[in-house]
Amino acid sequence: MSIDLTRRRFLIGSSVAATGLLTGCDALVQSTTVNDILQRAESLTMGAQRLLMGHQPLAREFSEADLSPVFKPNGTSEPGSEEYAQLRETNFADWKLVVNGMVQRPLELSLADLKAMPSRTQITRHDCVEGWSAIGKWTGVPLGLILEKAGLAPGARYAVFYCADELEQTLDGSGKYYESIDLVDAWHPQTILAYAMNGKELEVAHGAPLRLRVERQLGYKHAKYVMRIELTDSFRGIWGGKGGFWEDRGYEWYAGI
Ligand SMILES: Nc1nc2c(c(=O)[nH]1)N[C@H]1C(S)=C(S)[C@@H](COP(=O)(O)O)O[C@H]1N2
Ligand SMILES: [Mo]
Repeated sequence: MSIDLTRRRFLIGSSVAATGLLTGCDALVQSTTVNDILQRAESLTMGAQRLLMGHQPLAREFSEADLSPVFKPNGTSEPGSEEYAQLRETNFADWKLVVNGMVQRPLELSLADLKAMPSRTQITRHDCVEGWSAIGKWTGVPLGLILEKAGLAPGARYAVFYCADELEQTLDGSGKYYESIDLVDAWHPQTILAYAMNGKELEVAHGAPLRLRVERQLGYKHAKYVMRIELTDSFRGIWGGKGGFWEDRGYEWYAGI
């Protein structure tokens, strides 16, 4: 999307820059109407993809032999807050996952609570929008089981994941990492909250103590350092209003692969 717009500007810029059309076009690009159309196009893509997929097929799973020797950590590799440092010191014994918002029973789950729940292990390929991929083995609790425990309130439509890290330093805190998915992805069998990777405790660089795996979506949807999950009917009021840290900075909310 942004590449196309840049290209358009370049083409217009090279042919008719002197006519003043460039300014007109820039204004058009920024107008809400155009943004609305782009957003509608995006949701059409999502609707079409979901219609075609129908019965929730699984992302491809691989074997142990396919595991990448190196799985590159990306984005934050260690949250900088004092709170996180303290939690890390005791190996997350005092950490609790908060589940609240539009639920019947708000939850606070320790790592031990999560590990006592049924788990799923899956070997999948992680695709980052920057162009690299890696195959890793993830073990964790299916998000659907946690949602069942909490009980959704009528009208809940999205799960929002609040993370411990601030990827961009800002005065208002809007640089905190967060993500959101709809309930279709939330209930998908391969959507898990992982506490282990490649058969070992999840490392800090990969999101300890808990990170989301949402296997049919691009890497930036896989929130690391998850502290709280909020069920909501809209993410419009959260930070930039686009449903995630990178979405607020121009990436698509639906990042299906
Ligand atoms: N909290 C948090 N989650 C995050 C990020 C981040 O910077 N902070 N980066 C995202 C991006 S762009 C990718 S590709 C993956 C990288 O996961 P990895 O570090 O385990 O490779 O985490 C995603 N989740
Ligand atoms: Mo990424």
